[in-house]
Amino acid sequence: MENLNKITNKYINNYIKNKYVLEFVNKSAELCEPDKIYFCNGSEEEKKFLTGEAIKTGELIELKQEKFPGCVLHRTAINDVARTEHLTYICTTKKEDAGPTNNWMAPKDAYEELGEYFRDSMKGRTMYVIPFMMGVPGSKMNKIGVEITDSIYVVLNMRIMTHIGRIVADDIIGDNFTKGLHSKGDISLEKRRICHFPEDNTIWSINSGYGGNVLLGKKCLALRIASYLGRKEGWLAEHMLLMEIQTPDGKIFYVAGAFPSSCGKTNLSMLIPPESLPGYKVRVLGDDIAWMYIGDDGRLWAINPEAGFFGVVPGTNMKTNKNAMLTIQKNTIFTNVLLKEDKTVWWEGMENPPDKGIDWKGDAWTKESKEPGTHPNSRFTTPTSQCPALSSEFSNPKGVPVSAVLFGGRRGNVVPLVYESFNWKHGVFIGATLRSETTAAAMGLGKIVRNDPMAMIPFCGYNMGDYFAHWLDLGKRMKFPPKIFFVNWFRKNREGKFLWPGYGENLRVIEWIIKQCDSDNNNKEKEAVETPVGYVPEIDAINTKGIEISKQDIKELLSIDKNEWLEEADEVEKFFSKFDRMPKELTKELNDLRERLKNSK
Ligand code: OXD
Ligand code: MN
Repeated sequence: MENLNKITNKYINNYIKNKYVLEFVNKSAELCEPDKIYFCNGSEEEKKFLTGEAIKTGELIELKQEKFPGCVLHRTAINDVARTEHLTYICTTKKEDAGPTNNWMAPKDAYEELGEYFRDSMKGRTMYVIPFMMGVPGSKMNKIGVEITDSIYVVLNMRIMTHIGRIVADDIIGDNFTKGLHSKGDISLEKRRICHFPEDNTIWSINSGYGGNVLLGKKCLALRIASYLGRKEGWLAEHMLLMEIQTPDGKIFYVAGAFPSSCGKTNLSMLIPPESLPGYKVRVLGDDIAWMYIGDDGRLWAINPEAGFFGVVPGTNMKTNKNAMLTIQKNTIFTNVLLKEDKTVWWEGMENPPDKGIDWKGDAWTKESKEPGTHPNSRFTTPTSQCPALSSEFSNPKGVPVSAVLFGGRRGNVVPLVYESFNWKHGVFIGATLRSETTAAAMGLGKIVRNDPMAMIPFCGYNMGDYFAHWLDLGKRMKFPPKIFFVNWFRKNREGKFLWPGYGENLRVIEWIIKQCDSDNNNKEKEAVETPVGYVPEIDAINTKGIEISKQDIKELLSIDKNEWLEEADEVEKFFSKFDRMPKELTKELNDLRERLKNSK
């Protein structure tokens, strides 16, 4: 353990006594050769100290503190602005355990290749050790990790996104923690790798500084590793928002929703009810990840394992997401936005564009510039606790019971505004057949419609055929499963204009959804029409009071075109054919859908 003499904090032995953690740190230091090792304790003084260090080196830029207290700006390298899915691997002993939708490397090969990239990568740098916990303090769902990194940006983001430091370190039992190793390395794209070793509870990430690749608690642990553990342990780790809706008569419903990256999960979870829907209250529990388990009462319960929001910035303003705007006024890290002359920030879609500033690449920008000042995948990292619309249940270790699960995609055509599955099995099918237009959250995908089952294609840590079987199995074990719906806010008319106003008005669709879940509602059947794809709202069942939308547009939004859907079924079949382990129930669902379509008018 001779590398441990590089540890700079004196009080270290008081709080890290775990020999497995020390071994992990020692081995990582042997490989990466940092000058110093620093154990994070999560304190305010530490935050001040590290922020100061990063400001000195230019890694962070301090914003105008009178206006944005505790806020800083960070610019990533220009080749490092989003998750790199083609460089992300699941490293299981058997290739088929990673499945056809994941990149795979044999663990031995991955350790060898990445070991070379990590070698001496921290020379001249400090290695930071971050003990962190994903979950809600006191919850039986919680998972502990230790991330080792050479980036202060990572430490400061992790202290917002997770619970870090001493309090967590004291909870580590034996070697029961995820070992995460990250180095910025030289940020080279060719040698960038994000590798997951679910069998070893280990994550290695090298040559990136972008949040989704390097905040190892988030996508890597809370989704990829957690989904693998969830299958073993009988629960689900999902790419889902979690929201609370209080109806005018005081009933509370919890809704979980899976949407691909950059499809508006943050906006939906913080939605502000329109004035023309009086009496509703919407509160947020999470905007990106939900861990769900079957409670003793036979219902599905969910927690948000994150402590912060890592949200997409462009398009956020006081109209589209006032709650987010209020949340990010303090203690926020902005990444890749425009810096104004007064040391405040601006982004495309925000009110009051400045005449000039410094763009996300660090170059001079004026409002005449052709290039946007902000990267389309620029982000804010901000504490969930600062959100004015936070649900009081956010910190309930038990979580909340889920009444409805939504799947949603970005589809200009084919898919109606909303439809409900016939039952859990059919619901799993509509989740498994989610297809969506790609966005800027992942690099190098172009603009295509891709299959993104349960919005988990980039995040499922094992064979997705097994994942579908796991979903089906959970349904069998649940006495009172939530209802499953599909929503699409993005349908366009022939002129290419969005048919649905979106944002706060989406509550009108949620209202229909929760009415379909409400056991006291005797009108359910009258408010829904059976179609070959599922139940859609009856034409008058979506409340449009207060918005200008014609009956014709509503009709179009809810319409199902038989031929388009038969083509959709062909696409699904192509996708399903990739899987050796596709559960028979889902191929049967596909056949049944085709039959229903063929028999329809
Ligand atoms: C995210 C993503 O950052 O999905 O949440 O990319
Ligand atoms: Mn996400």
